[in-house]
Amino acid sequence: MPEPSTRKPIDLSKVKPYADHLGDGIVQMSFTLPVPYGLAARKAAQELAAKMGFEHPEVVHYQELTDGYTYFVMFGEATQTVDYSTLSDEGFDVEYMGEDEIEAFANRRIGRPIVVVGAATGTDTHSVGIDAMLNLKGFHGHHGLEGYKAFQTHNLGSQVPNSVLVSRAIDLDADAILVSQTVTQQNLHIANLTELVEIVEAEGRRKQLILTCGGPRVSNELAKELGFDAGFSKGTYPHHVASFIVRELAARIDRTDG
Ligand code: B12
Repeated sequence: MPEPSTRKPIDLSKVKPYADHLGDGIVQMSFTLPVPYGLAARKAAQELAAKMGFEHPEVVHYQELTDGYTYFVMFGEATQTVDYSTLSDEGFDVEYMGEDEIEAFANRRIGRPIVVVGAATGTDTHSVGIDAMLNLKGFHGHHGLEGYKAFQTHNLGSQVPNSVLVSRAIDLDADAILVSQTVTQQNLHIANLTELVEIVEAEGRRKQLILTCGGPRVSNELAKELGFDAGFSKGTYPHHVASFIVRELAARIDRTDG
């Protein structure tokens, strides 16, 4: 890594991948082809990478995965660039607050426990994400909503049918639902998240319930597209979703009062 003073200035209007030196465009990629291991397989991978637009594609490793399938690790030079200077951070207009600020805000603006119900729904067994948000132990030293005075939390666990999550939320007169989705194979998460919104709507509860979802391949954009109020991805801490929920609930209360 060069000293800061000797670093070349970066043209943020034409950003491309960096490996050995700035602007070399080098990308490492891996994939599997459903072809038997051998030289023809290697040629196929190289040709495919060239068709994907990579210059000087190079197979650095390949091996038989199982009969009739070959796994590749390749390098190639990306020729495209992006104009980073026109992009803004994905996220919310919501300003994140720390735990104490959230408690004070909720106390002042809501004045009662905020009831939240969460689960990893459908067939998804990954519970670590929802536990990180809701359980006291939280994530990376930030405890979950269970540790806040402002929240009354109900974590239903994993592999919970959407219908069960929604009916529990209705029984508890919940303010917010938190759903976690990790498995994205065959877009399972899209179908599952869509089903949840449909059930909430069919129950006539969409206006009362704040709907949030999260997972490694969930983005705020995707969540909104599917009918949620917000979506959270990798790197989320409990105070992020807590900030969103308290602010959104306060805004809804203001709208009803006004
Ligand atoms: C641990 C693990 C398991 C454990 C889960 C244990 C448990 N109790 O959760 C076990 C062994 C059971 C498991 C099983 C399977 N797994 Co698994 N698993 C993992 C692993 C190693 C870690 C996941 C994890 O815990 N991450 C840590 C948490 C904290 O991160 P997170 O979930 O992203 O959560 C953060 C954010 O996304 C966000 N967030 C998440 N949810 C929510 C919700 C809300 C409301 C909010 C606000 C935020 C939020 O906040 C969190 C903190 O920042 C990953 C690989 C990896 N290294 O990521 C594979 C992985 C997720 N598993 C995978 C697969 C395929 C499976 C199986 C299908 C395998 C199989 N064929 O049986 C099964 C699942 C079966 C099923 N029916 O679901 C794939 C998923 C591929 C895909 N994209 O679909 C992965 C990526 C592995 C891989 N590379 O193939 N798995």
